[in-house]
Amino acid sequence: MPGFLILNGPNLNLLGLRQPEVYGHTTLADVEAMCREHAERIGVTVEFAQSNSEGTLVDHIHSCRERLDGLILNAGAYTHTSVALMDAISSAEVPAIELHLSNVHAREEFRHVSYIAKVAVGVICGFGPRGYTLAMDAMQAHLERAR
Ligand code: DHK
Repeated sequence: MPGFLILNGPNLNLLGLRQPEVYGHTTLADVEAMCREHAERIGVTVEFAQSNSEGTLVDHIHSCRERLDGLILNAGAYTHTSVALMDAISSAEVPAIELHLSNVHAREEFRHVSYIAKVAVGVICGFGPRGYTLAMDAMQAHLERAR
């Protein structure tokens, strides 16, 4: 069974409380429950993690190497700044999907830049929490295509 890591970056621990007009009322625990339910439905296993620290996110990404089949990453603001996360994905040699709850392209210009997209198989943004299960389906389809 394919295994995915769903990894969330800075400030996403406050999902549901933080700027609900942008990020909605769904909490990260709700998102995790949705993903676990969806994983059973589509026949994959998921690990779920969140950190506010760039280095810890790098460690989580490395942990995918030769162990998991896909990474779904909402790197939060590090998306727009982090060469380290970009290099970690290349080093882990795991297919990655960049994910955002909000449509970053309809927001401030600094959010239009992504270091993650440069090494990702694709990007999903603007669909709120539903984006997480869309990303799981997209990763599964990507792995089936690559097989
Ligand atoms: C979450 C964040 O924390 C922002 O820094 C990104 C992303 C957008 C989201 O929409 O999930 O710019």
